[in-house]
Amino acid sequence: MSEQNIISLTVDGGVAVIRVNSPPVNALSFAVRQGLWQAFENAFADDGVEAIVLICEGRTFFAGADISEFGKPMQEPSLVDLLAMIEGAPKAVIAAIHGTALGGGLETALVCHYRVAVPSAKLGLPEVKLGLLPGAGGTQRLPRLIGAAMALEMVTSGSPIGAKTALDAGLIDELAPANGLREAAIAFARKIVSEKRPLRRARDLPVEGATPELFSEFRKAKARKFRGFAAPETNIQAIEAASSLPFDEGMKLERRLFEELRAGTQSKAQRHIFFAEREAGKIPGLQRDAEIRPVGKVGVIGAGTMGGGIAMNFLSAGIPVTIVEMQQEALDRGVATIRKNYENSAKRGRITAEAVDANMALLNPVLDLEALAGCDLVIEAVYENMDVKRDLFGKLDTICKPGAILASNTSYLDLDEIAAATSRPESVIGLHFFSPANVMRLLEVVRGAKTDASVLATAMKLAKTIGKVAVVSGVCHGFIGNRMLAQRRREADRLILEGAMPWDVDRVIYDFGMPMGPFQISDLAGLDLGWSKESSKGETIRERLCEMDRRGQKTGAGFYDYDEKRRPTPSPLVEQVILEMSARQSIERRAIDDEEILERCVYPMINEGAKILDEGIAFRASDIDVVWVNGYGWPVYRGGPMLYGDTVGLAHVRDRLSHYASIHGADFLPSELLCRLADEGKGFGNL
Ligand code: 3H9
Repeated sequence: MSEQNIISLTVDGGVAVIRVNSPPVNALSFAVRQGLWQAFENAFADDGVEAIVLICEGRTFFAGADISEFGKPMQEPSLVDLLAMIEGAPKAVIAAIHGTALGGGLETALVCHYRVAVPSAKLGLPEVKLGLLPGAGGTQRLPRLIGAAMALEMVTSGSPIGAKTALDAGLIDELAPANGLREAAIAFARKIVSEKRPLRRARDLPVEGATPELFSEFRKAKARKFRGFAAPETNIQAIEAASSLPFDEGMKLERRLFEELRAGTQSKAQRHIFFAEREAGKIPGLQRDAEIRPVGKVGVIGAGTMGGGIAMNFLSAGIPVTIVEMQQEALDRGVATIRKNYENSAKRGRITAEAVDANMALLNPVLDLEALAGCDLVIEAVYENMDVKRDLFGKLDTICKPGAILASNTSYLDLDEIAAATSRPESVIGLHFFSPANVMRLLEVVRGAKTDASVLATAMKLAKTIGKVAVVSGVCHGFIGNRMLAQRRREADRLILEGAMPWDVDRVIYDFGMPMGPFQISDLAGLDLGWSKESSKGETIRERLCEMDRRGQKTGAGFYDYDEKRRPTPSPLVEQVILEMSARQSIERRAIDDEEILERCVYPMINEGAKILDEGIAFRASDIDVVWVNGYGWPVYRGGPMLYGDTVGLAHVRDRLSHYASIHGADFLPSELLCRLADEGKGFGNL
């Protein structure tokens, strides 16, 4: 698009209207900055112009700096220079905001002398989510407008606020009618001129409420949440600087901190995930106009933790759900849990009390599969057993209307085998939710050999509707995520037989940035998953612990001992069991350092990811990263296992895998793809 088309300048009775049209989100790219510079110069020079309105077309006010330019050399004018020019304007500048004024977009609004917004507008500084801090004056101007406390919260959470809250806080000056932003902004501009109001520059205002205690208490309260991340602390320092340094000094500091973060590995990783999540939604070979089947009614089979969580996604999105259980008691329990979850959300202020009732009113609990006849999509979340699933899909095939999509939430089983139990394998798909299904953002969409393009397209669209990040996986045991997880599980189990203790492994994985280590996860999930007393032979540590009734948190003991508040402590008894098992298997225990624990848990996962990629199970390495960040709590600042492999260097990963293969055997043999990329000095990002 040419510059003329991106920026237009019209004059309406003494008010210049600078209009920006740079789809999709009016990011402040070089072309936009250059066009704005020119337009403002023209408006300044025009004696007939008394005030200037800055407004955007399309879905939003500027959604920020153009993130895709971050790795490239800066082209003048910089955003900082452009904003200084606007702030220093000789005439009043009014920002007219709709959609999402984010990052550099809000920073642009902050240099305007006044701000008007429609009620649905959202305003925020989400840079922290990209491992950054606002780098065009946001940390210096925002606290001057809304006070230090609220600014701290906004920059470190990255969450936007609504227009009404922004009005109350003094971030905007007036609410405009939903459909009359341009007119309202022009009228506001005329009022400013006729009342001879001063040009209100944020830079000239004092910062309210910046006490030393505010910062120390904020750091203390958020320490756990910010663990491992570099950007939140840097954001806090910049807000502190706004209150302790003169404006221009604060700007210099903000600039330096921004550049440090931008060049660091954390921000690179977080930006990688931002684009990877959007890329994951694009399916190679799938036409953009692929038919989308309407999904107005959903059926869920199973009202347990998984089924209930899955149902909540649709209810929250306003889609009616029929939920099926076999026993009345289980059904009642499931429905009560859903209600309780919604009520807890309401108590925390996440949804309104009315929304609890509205969501529950969309739920139709039944005991009869026949009630699913009218559903457009049915998702089963029953026991993970092939015979059970095949039997169920056979029944669904006869009950559900033609064209209805039949989905399985299986986490391991062969989807094609399940689909073969129906006369409509083209309408069968895997929708693998992650527990808790109403919270975790990941949805693995499993494409069977015969899954129709329209079914895949419908699933991807639906995932967006219910707020999930969808990643397509082909059929294999465990799909993308669990197949890789199995590698870590195997090594964790071996490491404790060879010399480490569960708490050593968990500490290393936790310090790496994961929310929990593998043994803590086992205790949480229950060690008796798939275990039975009758067949237990005490041959593994897990079997021994189950036999001792140490089945995890629910029994107060597993790999760890738990107190009444479920706080874990290492168990001497478990230590004994492990030592005995090592002796029984004639394994000579040795000291294992943290580096070996990390490499043996993580590098085989990267290797498995390479195989998954090579086999075409995943479309892209970045899809695998999206799976791990959104489904397993991989620290986003490390960008997922594949980017992590690239960051440490694939040649290094290959060499370490070869080293371990020489000691521990074929499980560590580096894959063909990994070796090829390492030989060529490339990373997964080059594919
Ligand atoms: C910043 O501002 C730094 C400054 O402080 C300092 C500078 C010196 N740049 O998400 P969607 C693309 S940092 C480039 O699917 P939605 C996106 O990739 C920035 N591209 O739509 C996608 O492309 P494609 C601070 C961007 O309606 C398309 O737009 N701002 C940018 O679900 C549609 O995006 C942010 O962090 C960008 N800034 O959500 C805001 N933003 O179609 C980041 C989007 O080719 N953006 N794209 O895949 C968002 O949060 C959402 O995109 C938004 C729209 C809410 C705006």
